[in-house]
Amino acid sequence: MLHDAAANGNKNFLLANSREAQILNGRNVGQCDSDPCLQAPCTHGICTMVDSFSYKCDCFGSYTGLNCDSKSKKIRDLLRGDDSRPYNEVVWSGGITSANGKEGKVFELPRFTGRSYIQYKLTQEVDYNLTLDIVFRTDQADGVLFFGCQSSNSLVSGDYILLSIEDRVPVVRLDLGSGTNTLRLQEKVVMKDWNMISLRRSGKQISLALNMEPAMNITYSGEMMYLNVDSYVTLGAIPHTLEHTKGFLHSPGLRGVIQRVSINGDDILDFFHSTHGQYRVKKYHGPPCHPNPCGRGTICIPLLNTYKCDLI
Ligand SMILES: [Ca+2]
Repeated sequence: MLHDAAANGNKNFLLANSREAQILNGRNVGQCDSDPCLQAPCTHGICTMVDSFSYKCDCFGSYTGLNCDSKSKKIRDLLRGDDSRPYNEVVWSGGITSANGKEGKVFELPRFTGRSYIQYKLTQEVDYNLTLDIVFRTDQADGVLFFGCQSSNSLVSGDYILLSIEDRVPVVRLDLGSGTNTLRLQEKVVMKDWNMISLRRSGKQISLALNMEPAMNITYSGEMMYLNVDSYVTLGAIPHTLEHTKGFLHSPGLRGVIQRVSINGDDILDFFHSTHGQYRVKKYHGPPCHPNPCGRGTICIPLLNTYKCDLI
């Protein structure tokens, strides 16, 4: 990992951490283990190494700042419990005491078993612009992650958006009113490990990316450009009342866990308290926040395989 190294023809002068080494000349030379992302600098986002010395953070939801550590008021309120609910009713799945005797708080994560789903009321308009990030793990090659539709009388009666995994490949199906368009990635999700899918839509432009790989884009082919969906969306499966329409029977529900969802800058962290409705959703007990590594007065925020202990 030597970038633009000028080593005067003698690589021995570039031994990392060697007191004896004499660096005669160099430029942008980093140690082989100097990936700046190893320090997990992005508090609420995904780190991508630019080079040995620099990184960039893609922030979740409404977090901002170089290290995604500036919280929107909404998230601050949620973490503090000011979110119009009494403090002790908010998140608290309880102080989960970890093996080392520390006691911090956690947001409990939903585990889906194939037919289970959880519903959220949208707080943002998604008709023209949609920014969706989902961190999840799956135990099967197929499963629904996100679904929104226009429904009436237990039928999908109009537009819909469906993000799912099909044979390990992320696929988005979108009907804005002129028929279904499909965008299918080539990259495959890593089974039984955390993955992140990023979906962006602006009018007819749709892009999809997996695990920060380059995005794939399509332009919706019909005349319509607005996504008209009900005021709530579903995670984990298509509700069984709707699955008989539009061929959705071929879209099995997720068997896995959703760790993080943000929709147009609105971060869903507190899954079990934000719900509009749910069906057979279990609670996930596993890493990275269980057993809870965070101490008293902090909350464990999972971030793929790592975590941050945030002050409450
Ligand atoms: Ca429409």
